[in-house]
Amino acid sequence: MSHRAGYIAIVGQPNVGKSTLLNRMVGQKVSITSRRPQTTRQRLIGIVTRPLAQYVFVDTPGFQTRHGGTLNRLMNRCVSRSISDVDAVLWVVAAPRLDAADREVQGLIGKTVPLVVAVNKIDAVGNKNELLPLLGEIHALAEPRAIVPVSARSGDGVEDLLAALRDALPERERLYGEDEITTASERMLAAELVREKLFRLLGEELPYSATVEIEKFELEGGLRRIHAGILVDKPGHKGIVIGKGGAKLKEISTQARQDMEKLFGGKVFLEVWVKVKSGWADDLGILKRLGIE
Ligand SMILES: Nc1nc2c(ncn2[C@@H]2O[C@H](COP(=O)(O)OP(=O)(O)OP(=O)(O)O)[C@@H](O)[C@H]2O)c(=O)[nH]1
Ligand SMILES: [Mg+2]
Repeated sequence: MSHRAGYIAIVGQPNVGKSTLLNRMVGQKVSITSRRPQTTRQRLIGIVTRPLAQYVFVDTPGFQTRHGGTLNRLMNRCVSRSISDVDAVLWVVAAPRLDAADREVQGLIGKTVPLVVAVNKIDAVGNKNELLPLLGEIHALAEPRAIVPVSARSGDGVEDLLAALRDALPERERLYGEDEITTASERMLAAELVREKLFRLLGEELPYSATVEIEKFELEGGLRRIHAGILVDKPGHKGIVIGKGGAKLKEISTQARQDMEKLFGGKVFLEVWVKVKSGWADDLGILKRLGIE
């Protein structure tokens, strides 16, 4: 069999498990995930290398049509661009049924790029026969190359998904080294891991506008010394992030550090501050600096 390789955009509405699925395929947390919709804010590359194929996945923000605003506009543009220059699209939907937002995403993908559909979260479906109408509907609507039921959480079906995606890729040599799992810098990954803990540990209390900036990233032998600033909109939000006696902030920084050590494969010294910065979500200057354009 010949070697295949190519770019695959992972698209779908918010919260269907796109990033969880990417991490499951890569075998490392390269993309952050949480229960809240719109966790992913910018494109992120995750690479899977197998003897006969290399998959270069482009994780994207959930396509979102309900809210206006600069951040959402930029995130949607990022998804559209991702679809236009890839070899295949992986459309992710969550079992057990499609809703209006899923159908809207399908309309945006169109039928020009080879399409594979992952029906995710099948671990939450008791009787697998319940999936049959969904599979039929997807088939009629999108005419994909393949529809693969998966659970990003348990790993069920993920090898079948990779096999189906291989068929959708062109014959081509590897595009990246076999050890590479992402093109994102450690600096960006560090910021994202802190943001993940904010999303996970603060839940609904956390305003969407909170973000993270890495102020210092130094490598001393095997030790990474990282200073991260959490930017919030209002003084009131600062207290929420810090928590009683600093407990929340401590938890955020401990969990982020543990994930960084796992991902970077070395010891990390992490300090996290909280700062008030108003109106950043509509400030194009800051968005540019954070790499969201
Ligand atoms: N039960 C179940 N939950 C899952 C599965 N995959 C993801 N989830 C959960 O779904 C939620 C959203 O997962 P994400 O991977 O962040 O979803 P996403 O599509 O990347 O979301 P955005 O980046 O916000 O668009 C998280 O709470 C995940 O734990 C799955 O296979 N089964
Ligand atoms: Mg995501």
